[in-house]
Order: sequence, then C-alpha cells, then structure tokens
Amino acid sequence: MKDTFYITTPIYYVNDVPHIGHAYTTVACDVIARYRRLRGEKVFFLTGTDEHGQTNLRAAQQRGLKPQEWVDQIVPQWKEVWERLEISYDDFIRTTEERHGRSVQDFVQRLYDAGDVYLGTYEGLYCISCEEFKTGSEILDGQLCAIHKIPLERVQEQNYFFRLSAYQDRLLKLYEEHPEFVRPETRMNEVVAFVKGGLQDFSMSRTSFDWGVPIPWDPKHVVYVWVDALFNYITATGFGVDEQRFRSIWPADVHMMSKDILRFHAVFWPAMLMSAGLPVPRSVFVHGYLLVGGEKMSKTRLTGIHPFQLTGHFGVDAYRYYFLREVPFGQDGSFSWESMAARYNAELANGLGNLASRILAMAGSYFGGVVPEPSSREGSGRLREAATALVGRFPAHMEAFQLSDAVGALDGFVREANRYLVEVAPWNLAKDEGRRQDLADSLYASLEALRLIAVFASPVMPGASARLWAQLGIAEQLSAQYLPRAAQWGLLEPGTRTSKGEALFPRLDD
Ligand code: ME8
Repeated sequence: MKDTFYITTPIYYVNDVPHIGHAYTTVACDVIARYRRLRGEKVFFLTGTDEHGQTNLRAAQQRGLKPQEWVDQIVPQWKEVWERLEISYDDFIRTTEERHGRSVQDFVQRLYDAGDVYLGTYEGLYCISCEEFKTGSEILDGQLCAIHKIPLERVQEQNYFFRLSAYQDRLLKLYEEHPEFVRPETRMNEVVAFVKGGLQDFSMSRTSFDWGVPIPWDPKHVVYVWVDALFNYITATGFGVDEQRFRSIWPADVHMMSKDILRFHAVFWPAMLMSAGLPVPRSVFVHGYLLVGGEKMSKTRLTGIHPFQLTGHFGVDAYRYYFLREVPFGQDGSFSWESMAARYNAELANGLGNLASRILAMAGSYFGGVVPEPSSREGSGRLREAATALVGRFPAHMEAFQLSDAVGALDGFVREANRYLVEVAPWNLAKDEGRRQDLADSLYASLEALRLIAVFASPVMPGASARLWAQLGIAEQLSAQYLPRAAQWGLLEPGTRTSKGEALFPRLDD
C-alpha cells in the first residue's frame, strides 16, 4: 500500500545547461520534499533528464557529437547545479538508462494490447523545442512557435497513434471528481476547456530518426519523446521490477511544472495510464514562469541565466529563499538583481542574520554563552504569540503549496523577534542587577525563537539553518527534529552552550 509522499520535477531536456527557470521548479520541489521529511513522512523526490528526441539530437549534431556522447557530457553539469543548490533528490533518472528503456517498452506494449494504438499518417507543424505539433493560436504569424518564437517545421510521417479521442469522457470525469487534480484552479479550467473542445489522437512514434526507445512490435519506429519522458515517473518507482515498491510510491502526490507542459501531464499522461490500467497521479501543480524582460526565460532565446551567476554573489541559501519569497507560487514573476539584493539585505542580512548575531552576542556577554534558566518554559507575551502563529501558518501554507506565504510567515516571525528585542531591550535590563531574571527570560525566549527559526527555515535554507543550529549548540541533530514536536515552545535546554560564529548572511557591498 502507498506509504510515501511522491513528488517530481519535470525531467529536463539536456540540449543545454540549466537556467534559473529549471532551478525554480527543482528548488520548490526540494523545499516541499524537505518539509515533508521534517514532518516525519517517507518521501520519494524524483528529478532527472529527458535525453531522447530531436531537441537533444540536434544539440549533439550542432557540436559534431553522437547523441549519447553529448548527453553523457552534459548531464554531469546538471547534477553539479543540483548538488550546489542542495537538492535532496532521492533518485535521478536519465531516459537513456536501460531500466527506463525497458519499462517504456512494457508500457507502450500495454497501450498496444489495450487496442489504443494504430498506424496512421500525420502532417503538421512541429516545434522542436516543445517537441510538439502546433495548431491554431499556438502558431504565430510567419509559422513561429508561440512559446519559443522559433520557426515550426513541417513534418509528414507514418506514425503509430494513441487513441486519445477515446478518453475525453473519462478525463472529464476525472477532473470533475478530483478538482484538485490540476492546481491552481485557473489551470484546471484551461484543461477542462481544452478537453471539452475535443481531443485528437496523437502520434506516439517517429521514423525520421532513431534516437529513442524502439517500438517493441515495430522497431523501425522510436517512441515519441513525450511518451518516453512521461513514463520516467513510473520507471523510477520500480514498475515492472519491484511491484511492492511501486505500490508503496505510486501514484505521485504531485507533478510540479510550469504551464508549457501542463497539457502533457493533465491530458496525455492520465489517458495513457488509464489505457494501461494504472492509477493516475493525485495532482499536477503549475507554477508561474520566471520572466526576463517580460518574456519567459529560455535557452533557445538566449535569455537564460545560469544559477551559478547568482549563487556566486548571494550564496545558495539566499538563492533558494529569494525566488520562493519573491514570486507568489503559481504566478509569473520577474527576476532582477536589484530586487534580489534588496531582499537579501532587508530580510536576510538585516533580518534573520542580524537577529541571530545580536541574540547570540548577548547570550555571550551576559551569560557566558550558556542558555539561561527562564522563570517558566511556557513562555508568554508577544514573541510566544508570534511563535504560535508561525507554527500554525507555515505548515498550512506549505501543504497548500503556498510557498511564498510559508516563507513570508517565517520572515514575519523574524520581524516580530527583532521588534521584541527592541521592545524588551535586554541591553537595558543587563544594566540593572535586580532584573537578572527578566534578562534571563528575555534571552531564553529569544534563543528559543532562533531554535524555531532554524527548524522552520531548514527546508528552505538547509545550509544557513544548520549553521544557526550549530551556533545554538543543541546536542541533537537538526536532521533529527520532526514536526509537530520540534515546534513546541520551551524545548531549548538551559545550560546549552551557544557560540556566536560567523555571520549567517554577510552584508553585500554595493
Ligand atoms: O519540457 N520559468 O523540459 P524543459 C519557470 N523535457 N519554470 C521554467 C522556466 C521559466 N522561465 N523555464 C523552464 C521539458 N522551466 C520536458 C519535460 S517531463 C516528463 C518532460 C521549468 O527542459 C518548468 O518546470 O523544457 C518547465 O515546465 C520545465 O522547466 C520545462 O523544462
């Protein structure tokens, strides 16, 4: 039986190196995966690379390489980015792996055996970057792709077709019974309108090139790259190899992506799963586009920004924080150096970083770095109330995929804690020997606030949280903290030895 929270990123084309758009999806999934682990859930977080098809083939040809040579060269550059961004994936799937080819063949054979595949001829305009035939408003004047603004290519081929048209009613029933299948709701409305408009069968094989998985009953054809790609989500769960594992993970809880590939996930994918007699995913979540100059950032259009261009300046934690905080999750958002620098200084350097260094410095000067004994572990007052709000809001937002609100709740708590310090002014209490217990109470509460910040920030900024945790000197590992217990007020043990350490977020030079 299913016992694992399963989250996926799209598997990315490797026609080039990643840009911050790919990293946006991957970081968001990582934050959700880490949050679920923090709740003590079993998690399977999958990412990987989509290596077949024409877009990758052409990238190889342009460099005078065989496609396998090219993908083998470029995939390590993707992995390097994910490693640097502290992406805690549980598996990385490459569609050129043997395990994947085998399951794609099993899968298309099932569709064939179900009577949903037939031979036909197709002619249409194809976008190589989308790996998709285009019709109607998807074609701009001059026969350009509306997404990539590159010329479409006229393709005519004898292909195997998947009988998508036979699934219209079953898909509409799925959407009706599971309104959470596509989120946000506006995206669901688009999908429903598209399916109600009538579905055409789609071609699921190619004969004009051989860079792909051969169709098992007719190996002159290779499987269409999108059918091949979607199936990664099931290959990695052990489908056809380890039935028990497959059942413990599948169906996916959420496939994350932006709207460019929604139709494949919300229409083609469930229809093929239904045909194969397999359960459909629980949900597809569509976040917005990162825009540069008002347009979707893209490799093809040379507007891609490599994540390392930003992590070099701001560090990995701030990088992860910024995009989630800045862009309401589900809406489009623009990146700018100015807004990133402004948030970094306001919320991380002057906000969280300054809070931590002030509190730890005071613990050092007034109590020799040792957590003082409070008059009560229950806590009271403004900071305690703010903590209760954080503990309620952060998980609620995370579970609803309101990532910017979850990060906003954390920032709100940091602000409250800074206000609390100004209000109680421990530096004044310290001047009055008679108020030693008040000083101890205020510092205990402040240190306890830092403990909560480290716990709640850990899915978002794992590195900075671990450094803060180390400065707090808590014996138990941060990775051994689980919600809801770790969110209880008063767990910090008096007597714990803290240390000031290096600034979490050094101020940036102009
Ligand atoms: O479509 N803003 O791969 P892909 C936000 N291989 N997200 C962006 C983005 C942007 N400007 N640009 C890209 C493919 N993304 C297929 C997927 S899955 C079975 C096969 C992210 O390399 C976003 O998640 O073109 C988008 O859906 C994905 O990268 C497309 O990646």
